[in-house]
Amino acid sequence: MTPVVTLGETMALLSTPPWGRVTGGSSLPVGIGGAESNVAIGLVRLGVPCTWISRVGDDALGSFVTREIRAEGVRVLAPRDPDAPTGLMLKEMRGGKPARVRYYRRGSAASLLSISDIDDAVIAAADVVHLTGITAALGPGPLAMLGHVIDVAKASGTLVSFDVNYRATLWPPEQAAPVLARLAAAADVVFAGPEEAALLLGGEPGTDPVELARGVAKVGPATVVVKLGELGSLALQGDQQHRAAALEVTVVDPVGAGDAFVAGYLSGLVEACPVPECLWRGNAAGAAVCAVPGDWEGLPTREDIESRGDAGEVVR
Ligand code: KDG
Repeated sequence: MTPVVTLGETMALLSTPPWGRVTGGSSLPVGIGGAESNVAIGLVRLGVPCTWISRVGDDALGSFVTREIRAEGVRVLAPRDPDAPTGLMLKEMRGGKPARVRYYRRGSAASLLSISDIDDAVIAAADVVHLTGITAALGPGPLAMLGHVIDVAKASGTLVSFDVNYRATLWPPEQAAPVLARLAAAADVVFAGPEEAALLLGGEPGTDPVELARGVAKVGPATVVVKLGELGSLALQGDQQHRAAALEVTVVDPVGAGDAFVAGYLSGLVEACPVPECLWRGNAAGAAVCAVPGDWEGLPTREDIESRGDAGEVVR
């Protein structure tokens, strides 16, 4: 059993050559991409044991995905499906930087995740279960599974962490908003960017992030954390506002920084750190991932972030 459990789809990730065009003889580096396994790897690197639950195809990419995640010290619970493939995503580069992501995941093994893939004892034994809005978008089975996991967590005293993680290429906002709002209402800790918080509230992007956090808090979660990228991050817990400034970093590849932030924050939460420390760890982890290519390769160790400085200040 591990203090944190997360669940969702991880795909094989191909990247085009730096100039974007795939031509005869192009060699495309293969990696993995999955918001939830990114968080799991980040937590393990920060010293927090984590379990990742999913499904993969009984294929070479499925073996690769599970091997990569297991090699990072994550406990992997991912049955292999002989009838459905492992999902695939293609990161299209332009000028050496990620410009667009395309998914080849319809009908993937993970899109068939269901309640039967959950061992309730694993959820009940954890301090925190981390879920994301991506899983909700995969289909009715994964969405029903999220509801079941939340029910088991609530009955067992396991905290529910939810990252909205809206992916417009998976579902339209009018379909996503009510589903994501219901999941956020059931969570104890909600992570969102400003646009995602506005989506939950049916509000306008550009609204003050503190107002957005207050709006999300009204629907249920005890803690709302807004990821503000280069502007740092903020958390609202009851009437307490907390902010932490972003760390200086030369951004090479921002994809995955949000997951890194969540891993940093949750590493503090499971150690009962004060919110400013959790925010600071999140910002430090997010900065580390931005500094190198890849969604998770730059995830920092505890030593890496402790060499970066003090926790953020509290703003009341
Ligand atoms: O979060 C950064 C990517 O690794 C992640 O978005 C890939 O799970 C993924 C998705 O569905 O986009």
